[in-house]
Amino acid sequence: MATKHLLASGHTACAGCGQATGARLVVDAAGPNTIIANSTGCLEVFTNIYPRTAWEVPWIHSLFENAASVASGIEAALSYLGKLDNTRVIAQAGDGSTADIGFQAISGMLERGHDILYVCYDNGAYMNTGVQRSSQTPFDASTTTTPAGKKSFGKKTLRKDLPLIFAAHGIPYSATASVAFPTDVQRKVKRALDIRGPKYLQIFVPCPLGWRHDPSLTYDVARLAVETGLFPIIEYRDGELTSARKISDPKPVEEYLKLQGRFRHLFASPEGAEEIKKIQAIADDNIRKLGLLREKSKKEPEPEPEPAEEAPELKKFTSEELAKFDGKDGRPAYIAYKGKVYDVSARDLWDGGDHMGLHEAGNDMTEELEDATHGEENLEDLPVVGELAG
Ligand SMILES: Cc1ncc(C[n+]2csc(CCOP(=O)(O)OP(=O)(O)O)c2C)c(N)n1
Ligand code: SF4
Repeated sequence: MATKHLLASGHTACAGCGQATGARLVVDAAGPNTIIANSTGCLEVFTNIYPRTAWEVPWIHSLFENAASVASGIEAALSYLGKLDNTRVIAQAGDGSTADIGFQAISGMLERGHDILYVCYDNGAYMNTGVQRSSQTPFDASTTTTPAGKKSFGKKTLRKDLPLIFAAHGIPYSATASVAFPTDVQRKVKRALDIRGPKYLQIFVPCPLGWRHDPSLTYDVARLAVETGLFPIIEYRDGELTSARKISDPKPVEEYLKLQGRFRHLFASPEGAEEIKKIQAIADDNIRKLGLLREKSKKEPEPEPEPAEEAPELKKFTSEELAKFDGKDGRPAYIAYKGKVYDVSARDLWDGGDHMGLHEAGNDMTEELEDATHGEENLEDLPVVGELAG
């Protein structure tokens, strides 16, 4: 039977909308005992075409500027009624609402210490009203209010560092995530909701309409934003940076920019090429100041395999034996999937024994891969070195 999602299908988001995927990941991870206050914006509009709604949890409309205030009232009422232990409150909005119009309401909510998770779906502009720039629009992106032309390369200013600004309120949890890494999004939602007090999560959600990219490339665009260093995946706990997704081999920013029409003008002139260098400098600066670069591990050569007998039987690994092949300190990296043990040591993506800071070698990954958007096909050409016992 298909899984029942708490954001049902049948809504009216554009094809490839990253926000639709992000919101479904969030509410599914939060579970049915959740109340959501939603600022107006694309998410509100495409999930509620009167008289229908796609939400399978209690959900309330709020103005563009006050989802955090509405959520604060809900949380205060639940607290008064003694129901806060069983119910989670989420306030959610786009980046225009979060970074600009609703900014002071969020700051107040955080300062008052409400037990609320605030989720910002960051598509880098006011998409619902026709792609106007927000303070989260990236440098040099062309929008309807920062159009690129003879005298301009698009938006002239940098993005506000919202996760840091909100972390500076002294809240217990402030983090970023991306729809390119759905398991990480859901893990962070659950982690945040397990913490009492105010939490902030900013999710990177490409918008094919506003960014002018092929709707089938949403996942690739989101992934490249992380792999270039332009959108760091980080966590602050109690104001301290506690984790950052490492990048083994940062991609040049051109790979990310060239997929999107909002940056097309940068590829049309020598002056545009100079602008791309400035965007590369933004990515490099993120990588440096947040320590995103994964240090190359010095791998020792693998021990020579035993000469093969005629028809070698696959070695049986117990979980304890598998755990020794963790890819660290020059040891080979093995993972188990559906009973087979694969050697992933030769894959750059498993450098140092973990994959993108998400999956650790030496483990059975069957469950983790089941809910990933990709995975099984990546194992096809890997050497099978044994079977998982039991
Ligand atoms: C005070 C106020 N100003 C403007 C609007 C019109 N308005 C509604 S949604 C929206 C843009 C929403 O942008 P964002 O929060 O980034 O969400 P997105 O649509 O991009 O997901 C605007 C300008 C409004 N509803 N209220
Ligand atoms: S305009 Fe962008 S954010 Fe809005 S529904 Fe379409 S793809 Fe999603």
